[in-house]
Amino acid sequence: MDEKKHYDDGDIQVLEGLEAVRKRPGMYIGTTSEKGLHHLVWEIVDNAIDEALAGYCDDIEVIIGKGNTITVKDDGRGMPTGINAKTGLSTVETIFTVLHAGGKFGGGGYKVSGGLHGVGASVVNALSSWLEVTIYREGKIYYQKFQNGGKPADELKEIGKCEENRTGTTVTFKADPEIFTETTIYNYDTLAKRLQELAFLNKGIRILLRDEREEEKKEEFLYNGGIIEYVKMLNKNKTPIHAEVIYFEGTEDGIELEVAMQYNDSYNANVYSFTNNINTYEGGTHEDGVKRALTRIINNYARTNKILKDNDEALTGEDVREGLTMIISCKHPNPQFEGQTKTKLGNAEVRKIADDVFSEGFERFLMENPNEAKIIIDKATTAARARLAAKKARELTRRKTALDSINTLGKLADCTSKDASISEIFIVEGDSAGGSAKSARIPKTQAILPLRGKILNVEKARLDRALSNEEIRTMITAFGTGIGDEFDLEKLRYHKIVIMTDADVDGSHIRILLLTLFYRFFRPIVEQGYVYAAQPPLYKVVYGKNIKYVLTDEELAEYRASLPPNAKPIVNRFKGLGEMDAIDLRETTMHNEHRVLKRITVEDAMEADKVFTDLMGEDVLPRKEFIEKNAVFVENLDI
Ligand code: 0RA
Repeated sequence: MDEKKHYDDGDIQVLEGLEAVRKRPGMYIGTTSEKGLHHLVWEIVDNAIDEALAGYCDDIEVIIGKGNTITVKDDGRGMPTGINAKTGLSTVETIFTVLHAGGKFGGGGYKVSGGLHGVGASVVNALSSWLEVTIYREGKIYYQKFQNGGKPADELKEIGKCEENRTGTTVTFKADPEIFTETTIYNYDTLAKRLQELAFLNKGIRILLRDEREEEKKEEFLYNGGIIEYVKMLNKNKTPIHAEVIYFEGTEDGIELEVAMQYNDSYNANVYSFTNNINTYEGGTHEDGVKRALTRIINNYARTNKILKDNDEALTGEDVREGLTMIISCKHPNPQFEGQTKTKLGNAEVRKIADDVFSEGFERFLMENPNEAKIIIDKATTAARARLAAKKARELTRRKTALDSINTLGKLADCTSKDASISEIFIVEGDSAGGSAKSARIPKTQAILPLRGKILNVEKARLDRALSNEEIRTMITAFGTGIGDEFDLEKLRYHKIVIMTDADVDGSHIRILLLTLFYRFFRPIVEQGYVYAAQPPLYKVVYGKNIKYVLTDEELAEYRASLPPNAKPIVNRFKGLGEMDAIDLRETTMHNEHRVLKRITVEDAMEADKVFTDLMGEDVLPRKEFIEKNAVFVENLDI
């Protein structure tokens, strides 16, 4: 066929459609940042996953090519190569050039994947410098290329023969740098993480990721156990309290539900839900149904077996989820996504289906596994007792007189200002440093709280035990915010909370314990940027009339080099804050004209949580590795 064929009226409409995508890419893929760039990959991978879920493909390869091209290869049936009656174009060309054409050519079966936007292959084509598709079907190889934002270079053509039984589709594209102006470089870890997740969520599909850019890198993801293996991985650095991952599945009215769960000995719940492979961060009816059933069934079991007495209060949802790692995966032919970020499943019918599937399975599990049942019920009842104890302890820290009492006991040297925006509290390690700090401070705006005993490692403790630690109670009282459900940022009495510890290993250990505490129990304080680390100097250098304080050995060497060759400055190394006199401390670390405070920020709460878990959790190895890299960590936190 000649070129003209591609420019009749229908084609002009097609080209206008793709042009609209290029004009407003954000409308189709959300953003043209790095996130949007990766979105292109998900669109193409989702098509292959759909083919796998339809039962025709079990092998998918994703290749990052040398020039940051992406190739997605599958061994499915191969895209249909005939002519589409509606468009008069080949089905392949239709899929890649007509907006929203993808689903209509699906040939039956529902699509369970599809990105959040689910915009299809034509959008990827429109936003690519070029895109090639190769199809293997019925012993033939077909090929078509598009360029300059989705324009067909030629029509779909047979370009050769292949083995009769070879089938599949291969798509390669290069994101257009004129659209993705921030970056066109793919992040291996981003791709690996999502492809692994897809492999967990779709058992039996092999997904290979290969990076051909510099050093060859590749990973294969294949999980015949699906979300059971996902739960195992999530619990890998934890201590499960029962051996097997518990798993249920069921299908009602074409809606499929799978749940995998295992309790560990920690106090946190990790419940993740998905619908059609999309992480429903905001939860929804599938998650509600399962959670509701879990709470009800554990309560029923505990009452029936007299573990809960008649006048005991019911176990709450939080009680029964303590230490629970759970994946809920729903596959729905027509999901309705709601919520702020469209990551909440809204379909009302799913609540009952999820409840049914889970409760039938879980009830039977408890009956058939009395040992596991006992372990799980014990965990929940212990959590309930801790909750009640914590409530009492919280009441103690909330009493009006509590603040007066820590003041008079001499624990806290409070500032006189009542204006939080100018008030600062220095948390200081040890009494002797506390003494220097008290003399060095500006009493109007600076409060000093010396820590005496050991600070509890809160990663290993529930709220009730944290609250039984006197140092922690004192801090909570001083901050004024309360804790847990009663936390109120408005009541914070200082807008700068400054951790002032020695510049040695012990000092950084205490700093990390404090950060963990703040992160777990006072997260908004960290998020709002109210937490700082002081930076005490390591040396005082006296040279004639000049006094200079330096923070590091490098800085000292630099300073020495700047002096005349025969100069002999007096160098005094501070062994700790306790050794500094009040003037040194004021001049270098506390007075706001000279000090350098580093602000602690938490960029990505979930990432940080993992960092703290690896550092502070039960496992010794990650903690060791972490403490070795400790200096780096503090840098990364952007203190
Ligand atoms: C619809 C029908 C058929 C295959 C596909 C879609 C298909 C699409 C994609 C996209 C990426 N890989 C794919 N593999 C298959 C085939 C219908 C038939 O053979 O009768």
